[in-house]
Amino acid sequence: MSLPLPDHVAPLDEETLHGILHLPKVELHTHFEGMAPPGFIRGLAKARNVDLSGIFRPDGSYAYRDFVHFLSVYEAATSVLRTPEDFGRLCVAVLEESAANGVVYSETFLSPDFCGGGDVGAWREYLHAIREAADAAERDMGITLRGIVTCIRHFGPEKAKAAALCAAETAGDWIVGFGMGGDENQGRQRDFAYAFDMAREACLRLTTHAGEWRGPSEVRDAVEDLRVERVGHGVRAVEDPALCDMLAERGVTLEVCPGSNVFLGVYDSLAAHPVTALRQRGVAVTISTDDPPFFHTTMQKEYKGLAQVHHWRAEDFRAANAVALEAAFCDDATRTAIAKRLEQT
Ligand code: MCF
Ligand code: ZN
Repeated sequence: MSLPLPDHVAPLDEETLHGILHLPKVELHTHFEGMAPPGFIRGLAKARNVDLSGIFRPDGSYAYRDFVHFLSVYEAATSVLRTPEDFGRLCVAVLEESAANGVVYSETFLSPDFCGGGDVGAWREYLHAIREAADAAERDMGITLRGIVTCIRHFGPEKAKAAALCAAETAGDWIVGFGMGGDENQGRQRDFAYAFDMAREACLRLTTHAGEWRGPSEVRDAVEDLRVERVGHGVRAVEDPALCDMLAERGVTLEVCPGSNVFLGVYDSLAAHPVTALRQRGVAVTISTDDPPFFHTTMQKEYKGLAQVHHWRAEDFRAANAVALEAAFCDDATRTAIAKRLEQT
């Protein structure tokens, strides 16, 4: 059964949908290994003689039962990415897919834990390979990528400090931010304040996953204890109107990933997702895919869902892209160049 259309919304015709799907897009929240096509990981597993059959369904897609199992399947898939060259090749594959979806600017989470085990020298080698691939993709495909070094919450604060050191040592025009992903049910945001302070002192911009599994207080902690300017997910802020006002006043931007939240079971359906309610409360909202093959999504599928189920129209998507570009961690010359790309349609 489809929802009744609000009075002021014109029905979605093919031409309007086509225009929406082909808008140039800014995406702020992706995890690098989480974008790996399952076939890419299967190929590496075969070459390295690693049995990863348990993490795939018969149809070839990633198999996991729930959020915690998703995290371990993610880590198992990542275990076959071993050399800087593997990461360089992965970079080409993921940017091809993003560019095919109309993404012109993308930020991705990179974890030194998976790229050299937190050692700064090794991390530099992985980063070099990823950057070379990204620079070539920018020339060939017209997509710009920037990296956010990310610590992993369930790996604990000590590993986070090593990740922050890698981030600080490589901060610049390409590594532009520091963040945290992982199991929100482990520990508190403030346990990671030392790592975030280190990153801030290195002039990195900050984001953290919060308010995905735990409620609004986690989002408040993220803003107050880690002083982040963006929040990954953050959707459960909708349960606290005063918090929404605070986010709106301070200009904290949410990296909302509707397909991820529905697929992992944070919400029962896209119709029940609060992305539109958050926008209506004045919170700065952007749209991303998170780990697209894991959630059977793409940027075009996210846009199609929001157009069909939340009745977003081209101006809503344009507004979300403008918000995303404003909140992007890149330098202003890059921002201006991307703004021109967004104006082209
Ligand atoms: O956003 C999703 C779900 N919520 C939390 N964390 C993650 C998500 N996708 C990946 N992650 C984590 C996960 O722990 O980020 C890490 C993974 O190991 C990679 S960061 C390059
Ligand atoms: Zn995420």
